[in-house]
Formats: sequence, C-alpha cells, structure tokens
Amino acid sequence: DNTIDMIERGTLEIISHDELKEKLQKDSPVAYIGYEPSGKVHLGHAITVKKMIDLQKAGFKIKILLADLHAYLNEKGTLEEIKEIADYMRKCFLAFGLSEETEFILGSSFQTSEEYTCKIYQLALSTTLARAKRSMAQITRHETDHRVAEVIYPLMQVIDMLFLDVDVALGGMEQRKIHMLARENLPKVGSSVPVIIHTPLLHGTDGSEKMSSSKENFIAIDDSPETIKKKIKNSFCPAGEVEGNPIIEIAKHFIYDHKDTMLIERPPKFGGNLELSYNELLESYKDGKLHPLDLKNTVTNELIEILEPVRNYFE
Ligand code: IYR
Repeated sequence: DNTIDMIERGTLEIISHDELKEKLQKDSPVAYIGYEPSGKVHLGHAITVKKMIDLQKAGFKIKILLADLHAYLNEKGTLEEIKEIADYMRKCFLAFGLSEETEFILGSSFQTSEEYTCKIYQLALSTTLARAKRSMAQITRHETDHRVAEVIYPLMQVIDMLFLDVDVALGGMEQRKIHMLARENLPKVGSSVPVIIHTPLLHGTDGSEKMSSSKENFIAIDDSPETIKKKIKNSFCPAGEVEGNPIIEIAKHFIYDHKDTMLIERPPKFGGNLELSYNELLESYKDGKLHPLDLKNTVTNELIEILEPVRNYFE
C-alpha cells in the first residue's frame, strides 16, 4: 500500500518486507539510526535523514543515536570534542525537518551500564573475530594495523538495537555487514531482530566511493550558497558518464525525489531550455546533449533552494 511504497522509495533493500508490514501493525513502532558525530552533516547523511522523516510520517517513533563512543572507538577525536559535534548534529537534523518529537540519545548515556556490558561479553562469545573485522571493512579508519577497538565497535552497534528496543534499523549500505551480524546473532543473546533498511551511498564530489566528512569531498547541509556553488563547480562530473557521477546522484536523490521534471535553463545559443524527467536526463547526458556545466548550474540552484530552510534555522 501507500505507506510501504513511501518507505521503500529510494532504498536499496528492506529485510524483510513481510516483517516491515507486521511492524506497521504495532501501536508505536520504533525506528532508529546511529551516527558517529564527526565533522559536518552532509548530503550523504541527508539521504538517511530523509528516510527517517518518511518513517516518522509513516507513524514510527524516531530515535537518533548520537554514537559518541563509536566515534571515539573509530578515532574521531576526544570524547569532549565528539560530544560537542553531537550537539551540532542534533540541531542539523531538526533543521533538516525531523520533528521535535524525535528522541536523540547519546551513546555513552547507556553504553557503559553493567547490563549493556554483560550483553557485549555474551555477544563476544558467539561472534567470530573474522566476522567482526569483516563487518567493519567500510567503516573503520584502519586498512592495516587493526585495533581491538575495531571489533568492539560492531558488537556495540548490535547491542544498541537491543537496548534501544528498535523495530527498524536504518543505515547506508556500508552498514550492511554489521546489520547482518545483528540479524544472525541477536537471537543468540535472547533478543528479537529488527527490520533492516539500507539506503544508497552518495559518491564524494571528488568521485570517490563515499561522501565523507573526514575527506574534503562533501557538501554540508548548512553550506552557504557561495560554498555550494564552488563545490559543485569543482566537482567530479565526467561528460557522458552517469554511473558514479555525484551530480547526477544529487539530482536523483534531492531533486527528482519531489519533482517529476527538472528545468535546465540554457541560452538559445547552447540549445535553449530543457525540461527533463530523470530518465530523459540520463539519456540526454549519456548522448552528450546535456553538458556537465549546464547540469551543474541547474543542480547548484536547486540545491541552494532545497537547503534554504537549514540555513534559516541556524540564523
Ligand atoms: N556505524 C555507524 C554509526 C552507528 C550506527 C548505529 I545504527 C549504532 O547503533 C551505532 C553506531 C557509522 O558508521 O556511522
């Protein structure tokens, strides 16, 4: 039905659809996502925040975990620095449109309790070291020289689901292996399993795999119009190439999510205006009928408008 369609729109997978339907029958089901507070809130985060807003509209109670201890274990700074960023992130999420009813929870507020710690030890017994390490492949800061912190991290993320009593856990595709570990191992520590929803990752403006606040390849949701212009102007956006093109992806996720067509304004000498559906955009771009510069100009103007409420919130 309509609610399921809205939740599914733009996601890569839901595990499982039948379980999601059951959760929607509950009185006040809970959906959650966790973020490591580090740096700016960017468009990569925004894809997941938008999906949380959809879930909020679908009747879910929303819990946002500001995962300070996870950030600490992943070497994002001192706990004091991380807590300060957590507060900024909370403001960004409200500015972006999550309602005031959203519950924000600081990880360290419950992750050092005796009960939590005992569950971690219990899960440690039923999780292989190889699997815990593998689950961190797309999350850890270390490619070699692995720390013990790296295998504590996923165990904590799994036990979070138990302690926050969640019906649905959302995350970008890079969280998949931790989520699968949760689905398999939560029953072993006497917990039910949440439904998992995965959203796509956004490529960085440098064309790299993932937009990330620790690389200079992001557009922050509170960037000024001038900064947005500059970042998009300098962004990777190869002519004729739609796969892995961050500007095409931004159009897809942030413009075509609420518009059927996008108006590309061009002077007559460059072919005049175009009004394109998403599929037409892909075709025109691949055929070379739409130049990267015209695409960039349009996406810049649209994005500046879309992020205006965020800038107003902070003023
Ligand atoms: N692993 C996430 C942060 C995180 C998510 C959840 I869901 C948690 O319960 C704890 C941490 C990241 O990579 O940002």
